[in-house]
Amino acid sequence: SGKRLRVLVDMDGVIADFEGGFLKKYRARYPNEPYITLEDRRGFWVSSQYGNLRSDLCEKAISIWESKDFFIELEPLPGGVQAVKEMAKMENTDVFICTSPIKHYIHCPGEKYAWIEKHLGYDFLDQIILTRDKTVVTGDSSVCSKYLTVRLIYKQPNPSWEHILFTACHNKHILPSSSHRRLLSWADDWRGILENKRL
Ligand code: T3P
Repeated sequence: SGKRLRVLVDMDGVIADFEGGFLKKYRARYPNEPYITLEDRRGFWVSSQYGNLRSDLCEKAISIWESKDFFIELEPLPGGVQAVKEMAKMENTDVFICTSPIKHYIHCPGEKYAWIEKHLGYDFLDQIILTRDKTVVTGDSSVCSKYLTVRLIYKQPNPSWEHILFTACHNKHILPSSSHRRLLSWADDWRGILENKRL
């Protein structure tokens, strides 16, 4: 019963801990430089907030995620891998990992594939969508940690799918809005959201 669902799940900030991995490696590499705790993170772009703190820190922040092994060594966010595996086993449900590679492409795209293989298994490599513009990809719902941006630039006047904001350190202070539901964590009711979309 109900329709077939296509769910797009973001990688960084949703199933892979970009923020935690960044802070750990930044502090290890630049132990004498100031840093921003996860509690004090605001705005999606890490480099912007570091640049505002002191202009040269923007470049130092970027050097962290441009380094080899940054993306493959990101820890899974609690419950994310399990939730995606369960979601993929649900009837009439297609799950895709929709993620943007950084333009410094030497390590990132391959490491994103390796991360998916390591945590979700070889067969999940069929489910990866790498794109710098997620608006060209459509699903019935999308779980993303980047506030609104993706949804707002849709070319269709009435997109048939819903963007669900996954709570991250940098977006948890943004007031909830009736038009954008949140998933507080993977312990939250993602099943309910999916079942509701299927009706
Ligand atoms: P994803 O599309 O899975 O969310 O920008 C390339 C990827 O790195 C993209 O992954 C988002 C993530 N990213 C952040 O989460 N914060 C940042 O500050 C930067 C530069 C990238």
